[in-house]
Amino acid sequence: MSATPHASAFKSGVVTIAGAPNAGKSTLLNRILGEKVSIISSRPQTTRNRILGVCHRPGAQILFYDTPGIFAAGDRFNTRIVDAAFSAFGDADVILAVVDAAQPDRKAEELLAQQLRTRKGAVIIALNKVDLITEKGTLLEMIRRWSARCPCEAVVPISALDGTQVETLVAALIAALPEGPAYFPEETLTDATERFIAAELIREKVFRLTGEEVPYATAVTVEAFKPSADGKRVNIEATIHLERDSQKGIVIGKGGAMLKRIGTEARREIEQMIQARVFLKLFVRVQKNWRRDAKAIERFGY
Ligand SMILES: Nc1nc2c(ncn2[C@@H]2O[C@H](COP(=O)(O)OP(=O)(O)OP(=O)(O)O)[C@@H](O)[C@H]2O)c(=O)[nH]1
Ligand SMILES: [Mg+2]
Repeated sequence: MSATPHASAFKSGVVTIAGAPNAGKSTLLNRILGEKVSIISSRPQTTRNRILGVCHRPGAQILFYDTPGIFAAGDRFNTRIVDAAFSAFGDADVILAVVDAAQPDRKAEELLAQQLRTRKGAVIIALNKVDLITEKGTLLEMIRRWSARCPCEAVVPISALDGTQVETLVAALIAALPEGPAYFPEETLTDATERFIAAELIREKVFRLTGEEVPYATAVTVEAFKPSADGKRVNIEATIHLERDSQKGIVIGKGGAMLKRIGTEARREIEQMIQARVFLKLFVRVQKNWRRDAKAIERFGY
């Protein structure tokens, strides 16, 4: 029997997940963690804050930051959101660039590549949504294109949705991390509070169930989050903030049907998260053009 020459040291560090809006960054984080800490929708610009996800693997701990998608922001609100993504670049040991390989967007790719080229640290590129690609040649071409575009440790084709090659990607990330301690105990998944995630889950339902400009004009705050007197459930009060009366009408819906659906779907997921019964009371409020108001932007958590 031969002894292992070097017991491999524990590895840890920060991996910032970056990419264009809708590339599948949040889906990937949730897939790696096996839990939902970041909300997902088919609309671009779903994620608005940087969100920590702690990934535990034998011999390693990865601190992931999910970030808002990077795009050319025009106004005050969106500049603030994109800045939240860029601010997470500086702290990273590794940048994990997620690209939608099924719908390549050359402009978004170039914006991202520019950022990656100025980085000194390690870069790993995940070509996501390969479950949608039937032409193998397309994928090979993309791998070549990205390898040529910026220096990186690896280009890994994955599907965040069905899990294809996700553990291969995690192994590549661990290989690129420095030696270091476990920063969080085994049971910690995120530093986001249940209150914050509850607000996000409500916002996710608005993103998924309403259309046009409504999702983008939506912010959610939680005013109360406390166990009922008999301890049998958690009472939550939250407000959906919108910019115009017409949007309020859409979110409430005919006879209150839309608001009821948003509330029911959000409540189910919050119950799953906190493993308790929830009574969710939703309010809808209009704050005219809040996205142009620095104070409101701040108050809503951005
Ligand atoms: N088919 C397929 N769809 C995916 C995959 N990964 C993500 N999606 C879908 O892509 C859409 C966007 O996913 P998100 O995870 O919200 O994307 P994101 O990059 O976090 O987007 P922003 O937060 O807006 O920047 C959702 O409809 C996901 O279900 C994948 O591997 N395959
Ligand atoms: Mg996201």
